[in-house]
Amino acid sequence: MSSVATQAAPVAEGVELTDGFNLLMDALEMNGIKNIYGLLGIPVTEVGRMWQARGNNFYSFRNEQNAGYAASVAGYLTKKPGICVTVSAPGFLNGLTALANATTNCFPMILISGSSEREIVDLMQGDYEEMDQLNIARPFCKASFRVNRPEDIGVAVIRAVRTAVSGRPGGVYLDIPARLFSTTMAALEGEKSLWVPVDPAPAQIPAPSAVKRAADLIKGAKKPLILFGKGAAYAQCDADILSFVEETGIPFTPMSMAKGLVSDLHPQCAAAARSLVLQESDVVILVGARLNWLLAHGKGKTWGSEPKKFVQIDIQANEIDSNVPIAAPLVGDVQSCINALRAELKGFKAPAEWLSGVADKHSGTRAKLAAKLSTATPVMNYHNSLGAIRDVLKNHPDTILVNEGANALDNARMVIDQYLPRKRVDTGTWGVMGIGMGSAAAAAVESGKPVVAICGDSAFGFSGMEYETLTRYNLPVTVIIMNNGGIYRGDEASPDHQISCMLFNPKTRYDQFSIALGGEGVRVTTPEELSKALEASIKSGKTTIIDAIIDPGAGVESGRIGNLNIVSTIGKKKK
Ligand code: ADP
Ligand code: TZD
Ligand code: MG
Repeated sequence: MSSVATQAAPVAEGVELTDGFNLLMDALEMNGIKNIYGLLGIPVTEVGRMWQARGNNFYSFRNEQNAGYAASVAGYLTKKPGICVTVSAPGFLNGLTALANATTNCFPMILISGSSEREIVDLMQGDYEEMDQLNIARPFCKASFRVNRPEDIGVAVIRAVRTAVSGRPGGVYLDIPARLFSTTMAALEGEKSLWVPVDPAPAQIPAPSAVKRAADLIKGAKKPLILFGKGAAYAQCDADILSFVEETGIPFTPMSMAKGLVSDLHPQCAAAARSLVLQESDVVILVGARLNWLLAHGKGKTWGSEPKKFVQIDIQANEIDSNVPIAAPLVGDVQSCINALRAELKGFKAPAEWLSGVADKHSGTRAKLAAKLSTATPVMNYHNSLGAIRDVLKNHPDTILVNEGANALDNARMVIDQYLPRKRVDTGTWGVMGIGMGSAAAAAVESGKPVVAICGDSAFGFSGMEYETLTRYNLPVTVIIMNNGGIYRGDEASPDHQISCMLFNPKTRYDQFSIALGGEGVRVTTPEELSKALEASIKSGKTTIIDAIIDPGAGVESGRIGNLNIVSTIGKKKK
């Protein structure tokens, strides 16, 4: 790294100058960015100071991975790229995990990392934190750009923004060699190199023939089903989506993060009749949802024996036919596609007996679940603890729920209703642990609303130190740790002379951890205590950990995806 300031081109004496730092910030501001998430050090420290001095917000994290998760969630919630700034090599690599996760989840995010000078990296001469970041980032994101001249910073930021938000959203890497930050040029010339991009995420209109094909298929359906994914939630066309559902009378079921896009209490919600509708439907309308592992790749017993035809709405043309044949692809943005379909389907209503059968199954399953939620047990289990949380959150429908863990995730998704769009952020497409604290930070910052994070004790550990970031910024986040003392369960027998590889220290006091880091902390052992503590923490707006003691024997291996777990058919061999 070189700290010597250079000048891009000779400038006459007395001419006002700008530099890479200022141009980068001007460009970000012109692209509508206000919040940056990151972790500072050589060579980007000044980015944070100068960004704050301009009246913007810099959220400083304890590990770049969490700053990156925050940026990606900011991107998901706002439809603008979330920005994460890191130092070189190790900081960049920490951030890269989050960038890859953003790309996998179709969240727009830009990772900006300082880097060593090309001439040293390219000859592998061993610079401070040297790494060929530009190339390493490539397979993990939509595009990887490097900017070498101050006059190119504006265009680089615009290319990064357009790439992140247009088409299928995703991650972009922007590499800024250290020296460029301090390289100067004439301020007037610098100003001319910046512009505000027109329509960075243009609507993508589906072809009329594709709309007609899809509408014809739907009109002929006896048992149609709408399946919403997080792409539909991301699209922010909530009113159009609701009209589509209500005009057609088709039952719908949401993927995890699409819960609440149309309220879980809507009479057409079939979430609790998921198995039935997946198996028995004849035409499935996928709206911003991929037929990946979360939907059993569109085949097998999950989907039953009823022959199935798919309509798939997606902005990414090559998502179509990724797993099974798609009878009616509808390539375009969700809003354009939904509204085109609505126009073509005017007057159409799904058969009422199908909807009423689905509704019966849905309410029957919910009634059975409700009984479990209010059943007292000597030690709290996932059902009665989450039942208590559900009842509190019912009175705070605009709370954003962040959720990670295995049993802590799967049961919360099932038990806790969502009433409004984009109020659930979870482990996403990869099922990644550690998104908790970064996501909670961004959810609080971007929405200005209270956040409740329900985390398994293992999941929390991945980003636990970031809790200090939450208390430092005084964010209204309640973290409920489902403390069962381990991964999946806390009662696994330990082998001789060792502690089971699935267990944590049972003496761990997450409530005291919170107090040590400047927050509020309370330990609860009953659903009543949990309700009271949660209600109080949401009302107070204070950053709080509720350490909820859960029966160590309550969980199951791998939560609800135990079917994906691999076990030895031979079993344990002792040395
Ligand atoms: P889920 O996990 O909820 O099933 P996925 O992440 O698998 O959702 O799928 C989201 C899909 O939504 C992706 O295929 C992506 O291309 C698509 N998508 C994202 N934004 C839009 C949009 N505005 N319009 C149409 N499709 C979109
Ligand atoms: N590492 C990462 C980054 N993501 C993962 N998903 C895992 C490891 C594996 N894993 C799961 O899939 S769930 C889980 C791990 C470690 C933790 C489950 O334990 P928990 O939740 O305490 O968070 P429950 O309530 O005890 O099941
Ligand atoms: Mg656990």
